[in-house]
Amino acid sequence: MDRFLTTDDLEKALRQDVRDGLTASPKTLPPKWFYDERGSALFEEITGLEEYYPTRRERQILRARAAEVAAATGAETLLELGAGSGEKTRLLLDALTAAGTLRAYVPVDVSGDFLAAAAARIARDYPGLAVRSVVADYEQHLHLLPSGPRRLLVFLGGTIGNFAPAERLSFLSGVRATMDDGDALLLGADLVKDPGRLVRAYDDARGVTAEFNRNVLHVVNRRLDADFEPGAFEHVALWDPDNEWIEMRLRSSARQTVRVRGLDLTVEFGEGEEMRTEISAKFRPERLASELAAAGLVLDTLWTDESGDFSLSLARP
Ligand code: AVJ
Repeated sequence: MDRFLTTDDLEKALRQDVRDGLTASPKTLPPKWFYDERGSALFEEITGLEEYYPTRRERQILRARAAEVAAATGAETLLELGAGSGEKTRLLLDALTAAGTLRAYVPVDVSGDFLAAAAARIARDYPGLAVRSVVADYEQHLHLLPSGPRRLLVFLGGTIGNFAPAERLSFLSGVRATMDDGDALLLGADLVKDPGRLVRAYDDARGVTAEFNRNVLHVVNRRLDADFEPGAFEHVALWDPDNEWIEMRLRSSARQTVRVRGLDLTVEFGEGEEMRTEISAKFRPERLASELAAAGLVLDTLWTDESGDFSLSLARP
């Protein structure tokens, strides 16, 4: 395992993000801190919810198109940014193995524990495949990732939607900068659709997404010795039609004071005050093409599922 990011770096980043976010107006906390063990389990649960279509749709596209991706790329290395739980990855690994080109799998994630377990399962099930996991932040360490001919970089799940437009451009440009001729990028992105369906996907009837959203407060409590009362914050999910993104917020149900001892910071929340915890941008195919082009990437093929809910784009330098 290669480590470009230490737990110390992560701790520093968390402190910086929480200090910046809680002293900003309006307040924010970035979505990257949702995913401790409980947050990851809650997200897994979200992916199985009736209302949350993206995971299922992306899997459908991969099932239908993995062989085409394999044929179009002839990839020798599969490099997965933000390595997921592995099931969707396996569809690609199976297709690339069947095509006979694949030699190495490189899962990249900020969490080493998570990576080690996922990599061990893949290594066991794909004998002959070199599995080399990398602990890295894909906003900082792209240039350090293993090189080699015919790499397929994949960024699935629609996580690109968590970036604001300017961050998206710098992320995609960073990806482009690490790519050589013969490399390709496979990008999963959720598509603009009926706002009612979008909001339900982020505000499910059982309240799993609400718990997931509030989990960031548990994370800050534990890691920075804060005293947020997660129950005193309501989950809000709304569609922003101008930016075409879903925004998740936590709304303080009363006036309250929160102490973040680890940062020696005291924060006041007004009754009804809302703090943004996530944006999840939704795309139109033309905008994906133009954003890829702005980053120096050429859209080769954009596939959607049968209902046109979600997209997978194959792009090249
Ligand atoms: C993991 C970032 C793709 O934006 O849909 C799910 C996270 N947030 N429900 C998304 C999420 C609320 C998810 N991504």
